[in-house]
Amino acid sequence: MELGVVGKPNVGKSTFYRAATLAQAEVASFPFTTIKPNLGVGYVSSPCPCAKFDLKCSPRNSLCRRGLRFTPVKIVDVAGIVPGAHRGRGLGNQFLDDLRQAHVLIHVIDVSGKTDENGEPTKNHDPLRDASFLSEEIDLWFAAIIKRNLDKIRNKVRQKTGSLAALLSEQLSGLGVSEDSVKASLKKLGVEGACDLTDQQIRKFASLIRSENKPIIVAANKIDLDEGNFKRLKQDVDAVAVCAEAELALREANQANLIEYVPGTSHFKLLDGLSDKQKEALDFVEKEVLDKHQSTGVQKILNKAVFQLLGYVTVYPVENEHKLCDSSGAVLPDSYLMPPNSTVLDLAYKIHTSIGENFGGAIDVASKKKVGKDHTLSEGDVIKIISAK
Ligand SMILES: Nc1nc2c(ncn2[C@@H]2O[C@H](COP(=O)(O)OP(=O)(O)O)[C@@H](O)[C@H]2O)c(=O)[nH]1
Ligand SMILES: [Mg+2]
Repeated sequence: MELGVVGKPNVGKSTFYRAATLAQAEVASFPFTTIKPNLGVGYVSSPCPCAKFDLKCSPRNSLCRRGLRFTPVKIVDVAGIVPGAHRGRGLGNQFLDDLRQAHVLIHVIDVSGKTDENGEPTKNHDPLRDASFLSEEIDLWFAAIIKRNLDKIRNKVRQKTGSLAALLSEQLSGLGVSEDSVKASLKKLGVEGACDLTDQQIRKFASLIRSENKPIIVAANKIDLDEGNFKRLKQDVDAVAVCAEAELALREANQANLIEYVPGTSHFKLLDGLSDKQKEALDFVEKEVLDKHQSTGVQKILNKAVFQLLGYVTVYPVENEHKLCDSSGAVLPDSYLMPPNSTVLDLAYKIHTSIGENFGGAIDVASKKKVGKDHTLSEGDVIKIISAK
């Protein structure tokens, strides 16, 4: 699972990225928080079943803090993009390379309106204009990629040496687009049997493919400087109020043992050793961000991207359905993020190919019922996979 942080220059992408990837503690399977300079590990959070089952858990691939399970996801700090980038303005190719693997895009905008459309400081830019430019820009990128080899594709379809869907998905495979998704979009447009597409059909097709493969959620950042834009923005767009700088400050203070703070929550506890200046800064965060918006919005938007936009669920495989532990006694050791409509068989394969191949049923631990391979997983499921051997 990879999330891309995208937007104009100077809106706070890197601050958001740094805040989101500042680990609370290192997790065994992700020993380094930074994989590449702009690719790091962050977490999405959901209620840990340890509370429901009244157990003390011992997470291995994830973290549990105050009953919230934090499951790792990759986050990429994408190069800045400005309107017109698909025509070669600005860092276009770097941008596209960075977002290839992303499943979902977090579009950071400066809701205060103090960054103009090219990312330069200004006084009165309307951030509502930014909310729409990015999807248009990426849609145009997708359209340009499709057009690049359209002559070849057209000939192959005419000579019946390939289907339109297969050839188009080949063209888009570098962007993580599957043939199924291409087929579904061609069908929606009513052109699945065609051997050619008009310019307008390509635009529409690109848009459908983009919204399915790289859905976008808007982070209205610098909410601490907002003077009413967020309220207007919310009328059009399902945006989340964010103060990336506050989240970064809270996580850094937590890491330095100056406060106790669980990402996504609305409170923190002051510990000893804070200077007056630090106290003042934290007081500002509490009054201007947490009290007004219930959180800094960073954790909220990561969770919303993965659980709402993508519809993923968190599931917990265990080997012992009575003690909810693995063979070494670790309770609820692992959490897995699974795409919507995943089955227990999908989970078995995700754990290990051999577990999938030897699948002999599963137990839904909460209901204590045996379930078959097609049983669909729900958020928070604790599952024991039974081996046929
Ligand atoms: N007031 C305020 N400033 C912020 C916030 N997030 C980032 N900034 C500032 O915005 C500027 C640009 O941030 P940066 O993360 O480098 O932006 P990027 O170019 O989009 O990666 C820096 O001066 C940050 O300190 C925020 O939530 N509130
Ligand atoms: Mg940056």
